Amino acid sequence: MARSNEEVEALLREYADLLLITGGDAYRARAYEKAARAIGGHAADISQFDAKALRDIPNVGRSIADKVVEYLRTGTMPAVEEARAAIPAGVRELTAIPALGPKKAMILYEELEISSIDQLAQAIEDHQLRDLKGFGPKSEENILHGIGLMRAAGNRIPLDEAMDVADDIVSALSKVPGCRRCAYAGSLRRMRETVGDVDILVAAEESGPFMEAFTRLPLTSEVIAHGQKKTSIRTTKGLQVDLRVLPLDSWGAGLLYFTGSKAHNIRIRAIAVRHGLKLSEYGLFETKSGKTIASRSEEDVYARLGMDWIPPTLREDRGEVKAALEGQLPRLVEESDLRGDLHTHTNLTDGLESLEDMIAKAERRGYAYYAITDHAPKLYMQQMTEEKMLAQRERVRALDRGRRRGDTRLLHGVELNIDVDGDVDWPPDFLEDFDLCVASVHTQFGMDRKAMTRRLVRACENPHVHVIGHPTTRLIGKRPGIDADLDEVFATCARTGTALEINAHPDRLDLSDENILRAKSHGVVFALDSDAHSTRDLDNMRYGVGMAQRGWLTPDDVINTWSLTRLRRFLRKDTGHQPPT
Ligand code: DGT
Ligand code: CA
Ligand code: CA
Ligand code: ZN
Repeated sequence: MARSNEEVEALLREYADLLLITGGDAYRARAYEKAARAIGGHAADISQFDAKALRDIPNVGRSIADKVVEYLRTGTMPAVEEARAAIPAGVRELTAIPALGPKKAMILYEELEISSIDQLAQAIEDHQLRDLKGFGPKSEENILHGIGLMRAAGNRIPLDEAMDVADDIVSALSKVPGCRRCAYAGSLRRMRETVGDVDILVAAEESGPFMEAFTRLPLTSEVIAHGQKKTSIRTTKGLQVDLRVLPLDSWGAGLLYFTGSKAHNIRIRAIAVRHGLKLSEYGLFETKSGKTIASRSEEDVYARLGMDWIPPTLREDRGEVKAALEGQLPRLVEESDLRGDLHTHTNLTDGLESLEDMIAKAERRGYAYYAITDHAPKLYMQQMTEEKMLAQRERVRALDRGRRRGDTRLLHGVELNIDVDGDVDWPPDFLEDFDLCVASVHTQFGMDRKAMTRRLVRACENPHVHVIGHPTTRLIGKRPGIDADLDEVFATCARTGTALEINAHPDRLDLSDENILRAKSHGVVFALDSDAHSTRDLDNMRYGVGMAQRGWLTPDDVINTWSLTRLRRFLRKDTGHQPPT
């Protein structure tokens, strides 16, 4: 995606944070944040935009547009540089801790001269924070928890960031003369929710030109190791990337080995040994003679071990090897199986783009149906009302009536808020006229387990709630999931015919792979949704598909792969939800 948009988004966000740290106007900081989001999510590349074109983007005013133009022209934004200079780097690092935030970070710096995460952890241990104004024992606990989350995430990178880097590198190296194959492997190919480092493989006779090109990529900021077989770099954003060049003959074996996981590799190596064979990144060999049995393609290697080819998303040693030996691998859901998206927003609430633009993009994605599910009134900042919702419905219905055969059909839905008691925004007679209701937890994430379980169970029991949105509400690396008895929630979903969402936004990926597996064992069905707030977000579906595959889901498990007729039958929840087979 357009790099300028991303860079400007990051800068404006940073500026908003800096404003808050220095005690600046919160309203002004919010304006910068909104503009950051709008530019980051803007469909067109802004690198050639002038101030006027920038001001046409929603939430971008004159002063912000001017700053962005200056940045695009000179490569720096003086306002940000000045703000940065006024604040120690360590304090900015503190603001990244969930539960702390800019204002409190500045207090810690001014009162206790804390300017690093280690110093902060020490201060908490010494109980220095509880006597500060605005802090207390509970906030010490919360901050410590936030530090823990951040450290647990380690230096792992969100899936989408790693994917963007990998796509760039693969496309650059594929153009180097002599390239026979180029692909990414490792945890990224397995679509893990976060990625430690990116592993790239090239098949070619000579490695030199690839290593050279790799170290000279625009995104390379540091060369960690430079060799003939393997070169490692760090990108400008701090992500490590390993490149390995192998002969075309061992492509399959190399791809298999470097895709992992390690546990999967160990499992299949043991099978090789039982066959009197040896498996390495170079190939499958006869142990005694050293003769090559297979190496050119993954399919060959698996086949010679008596297995079906195993999709990378399953290679976690969770029973896939046994299933492959028995010919029992599931037919995994793929992006092309999806016939629609059931959770999306427009600029009627916090989406960035209009109903028409979102629908046009859905059309381009080839969807048979598309649900618009803007926020409901209890999320106050969205300023939703019954009137606005009904007016939107009229527009959706009118647009839908104008559809031709083969066009995307439109469903009018809503994303309801599950309150602490498990109730939602509107009474049954109002909910009844939506085609689809997603219900999500957006507030009070800290309720105790028993109350939280009850809250979700009650929402599932609501005959008008069809899908539970981002069920655990986690934000990867930032906010833990809610504490609830998920087995009880999953069982309730199965009993009531409520689908659980797999939210494809890379910050959420909620449910996670492990929770999907658990939910599936209860007999739950799933909605694989983008939760898009911009046309670009609709393409995040690939990450949700990755999670669904990691959870062993087939098309039949995912309600938005179904025909519209079957889906509509499912949505008549109260009158018998049993999906036909
Ligand atoms: P990451 O980078 O932490 O997200 O996870 P991976 O799975 O990408 O791990 P990485 O980058 O250390 O190595 C890539 C693959 O190479 C890994 O999935 C399996 C393979 N591999 C690496 N080291 C070993 C090893 O010691 N034994 C075996 N069997 N395979 C290994
Ligand atoms: Ca890796
Ligand atoms: Ca690696
Ligand atoms: Zn949403």
